[in-house]
Amino acid sequence: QPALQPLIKTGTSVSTCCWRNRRFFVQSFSVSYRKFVDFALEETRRHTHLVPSPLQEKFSSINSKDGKGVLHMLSFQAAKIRLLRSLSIETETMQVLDFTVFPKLEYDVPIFCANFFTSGRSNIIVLDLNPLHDIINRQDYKEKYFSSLIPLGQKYAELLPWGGKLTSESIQFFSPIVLWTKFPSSPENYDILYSAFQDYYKAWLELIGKAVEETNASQISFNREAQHRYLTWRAEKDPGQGLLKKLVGDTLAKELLRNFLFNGVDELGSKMFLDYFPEFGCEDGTVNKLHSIVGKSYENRPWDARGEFIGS
Ligand code: BLA
Repeated sequence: QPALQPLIKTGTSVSTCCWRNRRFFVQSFSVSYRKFVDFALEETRRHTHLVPSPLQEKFSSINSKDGKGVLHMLSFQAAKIRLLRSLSIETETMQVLDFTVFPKLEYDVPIFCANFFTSGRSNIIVLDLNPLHDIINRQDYKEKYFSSLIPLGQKYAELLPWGGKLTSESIQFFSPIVLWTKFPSSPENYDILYSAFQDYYKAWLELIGKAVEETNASQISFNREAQHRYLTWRAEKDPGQGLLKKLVGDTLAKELLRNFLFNGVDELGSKMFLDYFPEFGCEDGTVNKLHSIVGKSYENRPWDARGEFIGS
């Protein structure tokens, strides 16, 4: 078994199985996203003083209903950070990281967003600095935060190619440097993902570090509504919902979504989902359960190498 040692060191487990009386080595690449969270917390603490969020007491860890998995939650706040929160899920067959950082409303800095879903050999990845304001029509906002980051995005867009069609509505929440990708599990791919996560997080910390506090009340309320709209979308339509419900049941999943993951959805504004997204309205006034009204699109990356939007 000469290859065992190095494989184990890179976080890979190797087991054997029998098939028609022959023994095979089966590699199952099980990733743990713990080091991603450790990195982010350590790096944040180099810039600011993190204080545990009041949410931490209520949300720390939950066992899945079948007792085979565990959900870990962490939450903090800081001088410029309304909420830094992390949900990681580890079961026998699946690893999930949902790590998001929301700036305080005095800052129009993008929302840091890492969503990694790993199930066996496949991975669904979104890593982005989600723009708070309209990136497609507001050139000034795009220039303020993204012009300097286009080369970074370009580097990783080559290493982690576009994942194909996605829910069309999601594009409005993504930036020109979004990494939307799917890849087969391998130590090499996780190394690239870890390095993208580190670089994107360092870039975000620099943006928030340099950000100047807004004092104009109408600008702050503009930021508040933009954050509320974002939270409203994700609390209602996040693709992870179905799985979350399966793992912990409907009631707890809803509680996690509204009070932990997308905390602020019930506090930062009084508008409802249909006020922001009226196209989802059904005749009887309820919200259409579909993930998307438009359907899936954007087969290819809808931004060019200079970060110009080329989708429709
Ligand atoms: C799939 N997650 C996806 C997809 C996207 C995202 C784009 C592909 C399917 C689609 O096009 O909708 C992520 N979408 C986002 C993000 C935003 C958005 C980050 O609009 C931000 C605005 N994902 C999680 C958690 C779980 C999870 C916590 O964050 C599970 C508990 C799972 N994501 C998950 C699963 C899929 C998925 C299972 C595949 C299912 C599907 O394609 O609908």
